[in-house]
Amino acid sequence: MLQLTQKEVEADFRRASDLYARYGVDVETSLKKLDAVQISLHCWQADDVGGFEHEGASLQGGGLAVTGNYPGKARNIDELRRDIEKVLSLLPGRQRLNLHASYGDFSGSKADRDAIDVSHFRSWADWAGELKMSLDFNSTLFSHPLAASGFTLSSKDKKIRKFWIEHVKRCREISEYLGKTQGNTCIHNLWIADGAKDIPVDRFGHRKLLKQSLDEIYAVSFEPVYMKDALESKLFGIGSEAFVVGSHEFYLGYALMNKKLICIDNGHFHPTEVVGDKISSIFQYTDEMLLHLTRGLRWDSDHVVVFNEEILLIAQEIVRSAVLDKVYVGLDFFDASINRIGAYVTGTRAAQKAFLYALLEPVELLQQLESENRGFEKLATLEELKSMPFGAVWNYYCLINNVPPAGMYIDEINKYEKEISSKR
Ligand code: RNT
Ligand code: ZN
Repeated sequence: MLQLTQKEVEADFRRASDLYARYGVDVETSLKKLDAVQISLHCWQADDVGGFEHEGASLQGGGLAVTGNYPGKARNIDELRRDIEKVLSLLPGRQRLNLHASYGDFSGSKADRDAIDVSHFRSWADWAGELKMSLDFNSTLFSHPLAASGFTLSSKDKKIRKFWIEHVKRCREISEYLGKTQGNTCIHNLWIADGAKDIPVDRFGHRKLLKQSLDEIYAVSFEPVYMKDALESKLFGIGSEAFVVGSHEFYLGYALMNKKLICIDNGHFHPTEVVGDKISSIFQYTDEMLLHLTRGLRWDSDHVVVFNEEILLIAQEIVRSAVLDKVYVGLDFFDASINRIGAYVTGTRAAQKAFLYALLEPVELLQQLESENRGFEKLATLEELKSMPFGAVWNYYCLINNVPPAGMYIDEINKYEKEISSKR
C-alpha cells in the first residue's frame, strides 16, 4: 500500500493550497466547512441488516436483499459496537450513528415491535455518549411476521395497521429520548416496504390508508430540537416491482403538507434520473431534508458508495445551493461479499471526498461565467478542476484528523480482520 510521510502530505498540501488559491478558493475555509458535514453511519452494514431481536436474527422480506457471505459479520451488540469504533477510528471528521429499532438491546427484556421503549436503547445512548457521538433512528417495519403480507401501515387489515402504528409511535418516543440525552436532534426516518409484486388495482386505497396511518402517528408532536421526522420514498423493491405505496410523489406531498423531512435515497429512483438535480427543487419548498447516500447498480440500490459522478453532483448541488447546513446526510448500503468494515470506511470516505471536492470548487467564478454566457469557459474550467490536486487536500485533512491518509487505512482494516473479525 502507498505509504506517505507526514512531511510529504504537508508539502503536497501547501502546493495544492497555492493552486486552489489561484482560483480564489481558500482551502482552510473549505476544510472548516467539511468539518461540519457529519455523516450518519448506518448500523446495518455491520451485520447485513439482521438486528438483535433474537439470536441469529436475519433480514427477511422488505424488498431488500443482502448477498455475500464474507466472514466477520457482527453477531451481537458488542461486536457491532467494536466494529463501529474501528470504523470511526479511520474516518476524518465527526460522524453519527443511525440505528434501526431492531438493533435494540434486548438483553434485559424481550419486546415485540409494538412494545419496545427507551429502556431498550439506554445502553446505546450510554455507549454513544462515551464516544461523544450522536444517534439517529429508524422504525423497523420489515423482518417480522406482521410484515410478511407485504403491507404494514397501508395494510387493509386493521389489526396489522394498528400494530405498526404503535411501533412507529414508540420509535418516535425513543428518538425524542435519544435527542434529549445527546443534546441535539435525533432524526427519525420512516421507510416501509409496502407494495405489490404484480399489477395492483387499488393503489388509491392503499395510499389513502398510509396517509391515515401517518396522520395518526404524527398527531403527537415533539420538540424539533430533540427529534425530527423524515419519510423515505422508493420506486420499487424485490417483490414489489409493480407498486410501492410510499412513492416519491406520495412522501414529497406528505412531507411538504405536514412539515416533515423528505428522505431522498439516491438508489430509489429510475436509473437515468439525476438525483442531484432534485435538491434545488426540493429546497424551493422546504428548508431541510435527509439523504441516504448509496450506489444503485442496475436493479439494486445498496452497493457501497464510491466517489462517482452521481454522489459528486449531489454534493455539488448541496454546496452550490448553499444548503450544506440544512441537509442531514446518512449512508445506506449493505454488502456482505467484502470486508464489512472496509465497506463502511471506503463508502464513508468516498462520500466525504465528494463533499470536499464540491467545497473546493470556485462556485462564484463558475456562476459568473455562466451568467455571462461564457459557456465554453465554464465547461473548460469544470474540466480543469478535475485534475487539480484535490487528493493532496484530502490526505492533509486525514492527517490533521489523526487518521490514515490515502489508502493507508487498508492495512489497519486487514489487521483488525486478522486479529478480530475473522475469528467470529
Ligand atoms: C430500503 C431503504 C431503507 C433501508 C434501511 C435498512 O430500500 O433504503 O433505508 O435500506 O432502512
Ligand atoms: Zn435508504
